[in-house]
Amino acid sequence: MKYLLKGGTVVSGTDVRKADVLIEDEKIVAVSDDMIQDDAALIDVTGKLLFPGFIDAHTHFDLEVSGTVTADNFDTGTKAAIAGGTTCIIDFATQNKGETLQEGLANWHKKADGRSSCDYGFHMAISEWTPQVSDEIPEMFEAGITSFKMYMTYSSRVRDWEIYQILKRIKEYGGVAGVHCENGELIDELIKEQKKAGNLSPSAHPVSRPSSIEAEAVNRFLTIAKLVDVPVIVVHLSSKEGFREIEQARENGQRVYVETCPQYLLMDEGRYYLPGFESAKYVISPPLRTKADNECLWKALKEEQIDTVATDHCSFTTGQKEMGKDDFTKIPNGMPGVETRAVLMYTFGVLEDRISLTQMCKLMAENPAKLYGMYPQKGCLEPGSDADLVIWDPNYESRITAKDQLQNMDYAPFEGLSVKGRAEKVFLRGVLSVEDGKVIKENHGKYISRKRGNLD
Ligand code: DUC
Ligand code: ZN
Ligand code: ZN
Repeated sequence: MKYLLKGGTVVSGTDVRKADVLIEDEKIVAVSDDMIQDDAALIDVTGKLLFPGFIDAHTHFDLEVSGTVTADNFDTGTKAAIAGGTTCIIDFATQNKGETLQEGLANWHKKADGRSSCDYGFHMAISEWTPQVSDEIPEMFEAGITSFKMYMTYSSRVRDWEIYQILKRIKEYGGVAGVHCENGELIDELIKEQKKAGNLSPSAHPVSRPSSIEAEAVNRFLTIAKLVDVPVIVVHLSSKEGFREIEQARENGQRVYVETCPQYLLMDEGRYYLPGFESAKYVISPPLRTKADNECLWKALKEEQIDTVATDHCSFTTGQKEMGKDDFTKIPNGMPGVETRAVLMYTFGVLEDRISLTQMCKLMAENPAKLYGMYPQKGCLEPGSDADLVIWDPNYESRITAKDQLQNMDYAPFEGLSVKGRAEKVFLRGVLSVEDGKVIKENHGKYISRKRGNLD
């Protein structure tokens, strides 16, 4: 099938220009002025912005957490993703304790294959480091997994020596690691204190995980990375204090990549003091911070000190959140976000002049594609690239509400918020998958075997 998208404005990581786009089968074949192509279906995109399909490099679909499973699986999660303009996600295939990496990977393929409506890749989350696991690393690269994840908190956390050994091993193959930076041992102590004082409500959650807990872990992680002499990624950065550690490491010549998420830009700790059990919706880790932290992260985005914006989509219904009604530590941590990332970044980033259109494109398409080894197959609108493309209506106005979303959720964290812009049409490898904001093609997503990344 051939399409000619005529009259639109093409956004890349470097410029915004009027151009027509010709798609044939799975690929973009030309981007240029005033094209005529009689055998192509013509789509008039006058007044629309054309973005490369957005990439969300941080989702958790079909993940077991605190004795329950995330509300979104690959079916609902990827439909929500593509409806919001995201044509590729990278989820975390997870090695549970006692499992091999291959078992973890096979498990994630079982969850995702054949039921994904956008393309998908996997990072490998390592929770136990043994000589056998070390031997499996080359097999991961052969399977298209070039990025790895570690947690410094939760029961799956790895110790400093493990991070050191894992980074050394990954470095041999040119891979990259992203780490959830929070000091798990100190969190356990602060939780004990909250419980002892009888503070069992969600308001105790941020108190048990202050910014210093993130900053210390960022510092320790970057100290380890410096010893190994390897670039690394700090995922879902939430705080000014954590950012200062990154600045310091960079001043000392270290290469550090940083990801943040819309919730850390647009929400603050006030959400932990809502009536009833409402605050449970916002129990995420790291927790929401202050307005000053929000502003620090926006400034860092504008100055291109933060490289990617992902979501950490990890959804639980209000019913699931009730598990922690009498004890905040039993509230499954996480919130949805995969469906609303682009509209939030457009409305509160671009339209409020906090970031430019080209920066939005970099943060949500070009940079994740480069960092995670998918560029130029994805992340840009260039001849030869996958025809993953978002036709963005910049004037569409709506209000975020749970009842309109495809995420398998009974609430929306940004309920009632007025937003502007919409993914009107979305192509996934040349197939029109979203029309008038509705998913019209399901299960067309395929596994993306990734190469080694490079964002320099
Ligand atoms: N944080 C969350 O809030 N949920 C899942 C994983 C994570 O790191
Ligand atoms: Zn995390
Ligand atoms: Zn996460």
